[in-house]
Amino acid sequence: MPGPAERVFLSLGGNIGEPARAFASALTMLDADAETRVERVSSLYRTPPWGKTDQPDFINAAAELTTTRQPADFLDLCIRSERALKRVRAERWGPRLIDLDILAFGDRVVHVPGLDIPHPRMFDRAFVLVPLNEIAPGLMVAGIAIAERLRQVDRAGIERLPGGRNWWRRRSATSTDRPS
Ligand code: A4P
Ligand code: MG
Repeated sequence: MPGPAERVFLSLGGNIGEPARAFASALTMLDADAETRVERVSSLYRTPPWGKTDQPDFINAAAELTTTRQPADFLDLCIRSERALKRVRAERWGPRLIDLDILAFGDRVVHVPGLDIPHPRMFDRAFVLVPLNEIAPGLMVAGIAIAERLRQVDRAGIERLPGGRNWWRRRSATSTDRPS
């Protein structure tokens, strides 16, 4: 018997290939999971690279989902979705087609090998906070107000792309995407 559904926030990022198409496929795969539903997706944003700056601009977005999976099991679903899109893990903070980061999972605090929730670097990153604030402006994560943090970070160079929030329903690679 699955437990109650938890509200999960995801950050999506990528800067090689066609990230928006990869995001759409990943969201379609997550939504196809019997225990998971995509509830809300932000617009797409073009963002300057953070951390390692000598790489192409990123495309970023945020999504709200509900799931009855447990956090480690949900991470596993995310990783399988990334793999199905042929993401290869190379350099840390380096170029990638798609990266799915779990920002928050209900009110849970998780620190196990390979999984930290809330995501430890989310509060310093405008590329995470801008799309997250679009879909959940009143959100508090670990007692921290997202809208308030957003006022304190540098959002220079972040540009919202035209096309609204329904981009992901139109762009998925195939309508039968499933995590492998
Ligand atoms: N992991 C631990 N906690 C989590 C979590 N809450 N959500 C583990 C997801 N994964 C989590 O990830 C390494 C491992 O982190 C996963 O296997 C999982 O077990 P990775 O995606 O292979 O490594 P990474 O992404 O290179 O490292 P990291 O530290 O996750 O990088 P970030 O933080 O994702 O940063 N600039 C812009 N503008 N936009 C971006 O999206 N992204 C990065 C990558 C750098 N600069 C960027 C962007
Ligand atoms: Mg990551």
